[in-house]
Amino acid sequence: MSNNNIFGRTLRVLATAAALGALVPGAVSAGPTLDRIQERGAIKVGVGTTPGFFSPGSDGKWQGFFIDIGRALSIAVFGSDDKVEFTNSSPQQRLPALQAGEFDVLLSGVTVTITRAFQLGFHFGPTVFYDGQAILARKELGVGTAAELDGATIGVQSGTTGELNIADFFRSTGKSFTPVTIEDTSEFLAALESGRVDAITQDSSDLVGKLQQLKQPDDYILLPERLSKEPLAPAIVAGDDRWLEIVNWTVYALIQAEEWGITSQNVDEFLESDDPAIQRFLGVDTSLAEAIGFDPKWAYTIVKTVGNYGEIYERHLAPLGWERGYNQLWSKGGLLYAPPFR
Ligand SMILES: N[C@@H](CCC(=O)N[C@@H](CS)C(=O)NCC(=O)O)C(=O)O
Repeated sequence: MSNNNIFGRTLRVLATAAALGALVPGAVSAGPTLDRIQERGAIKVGVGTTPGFFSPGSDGKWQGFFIDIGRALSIAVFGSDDKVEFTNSSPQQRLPALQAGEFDVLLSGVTVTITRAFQLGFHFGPTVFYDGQAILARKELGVGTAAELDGATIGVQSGTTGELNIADFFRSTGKSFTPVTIEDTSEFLAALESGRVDAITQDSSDLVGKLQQLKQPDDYILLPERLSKEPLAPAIVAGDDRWLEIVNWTVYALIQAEEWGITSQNVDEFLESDDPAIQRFLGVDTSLAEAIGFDPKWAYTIVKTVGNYGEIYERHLAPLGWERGYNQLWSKGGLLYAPPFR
């Protein structure tokens, strides 16, 4: 068979790109987002500012749970974890900014909703953190549950699902409240501290993290109710299947590595594994990567550099007291599940 047919050409593209240590997006078919990313040489990611999930470190480098997912994406696309730019954007601004092409993906605690999928035109990768909406109230109110907040003034962040859920909650309980809608995060927190509002409501991930930023954390109580389901997932603009699948399988690689017990520490030992699925996953057997147009070492490099899902969780969220809960592997009673790597 001549080496000039499509198969031969694809193999040569694969070999060249693998030598460069990069994913081989063009080998199957690159979408517009990937084209743009490769031309730019970096992935643009919209993030928030919640400790544990995303925070700029003292060296100016972003750190956190979602940041590590962005680093994993950078490895999937470029073979290294530093071809990614993180930019803070308010919950109000970030979906329009994504739609306008200012970001390639949001890793900012965006909740998957049917309106965002159908009416607003976004696609979502796998849920990476199962969350729920909570309320943080001033202790001096003396309340222990959300239902006791009848007549309270509650701060909500504009553009969030929380803005809508809190109205549903009070409507369903027959109680009243006065919403104070605030876009800016510092102003949102300041409103609670100054007593302008009695309580604020947001994803529990956000409130637990932001509690650390309040001057007197002990003055506030996180009420026990979770008012909603907030499955937080990477968000991209709808209509770019190739980019969506790269996001999907990057997250699945983190989850699958944890399921197999493959960590940043022991991944090299797994290169000796006799398990054909692990050989395909780590690129010891290159057939799968070649078939889909990925650098055979993409998953290996992700795990080696960033760790598996559990390691990321341990590194950033366990120190804040987060237990795994729903964010545990399906095989350990949680909801995290990766489809087969075959
Ligand atoms: N999950 C909600 C809320 C998203 C949200 O507001 N996330 C937090 C981070 S978990 C945030 O960005 N807060 C503003 C900030 O961190 O500056 C939604 O999708 O509407």
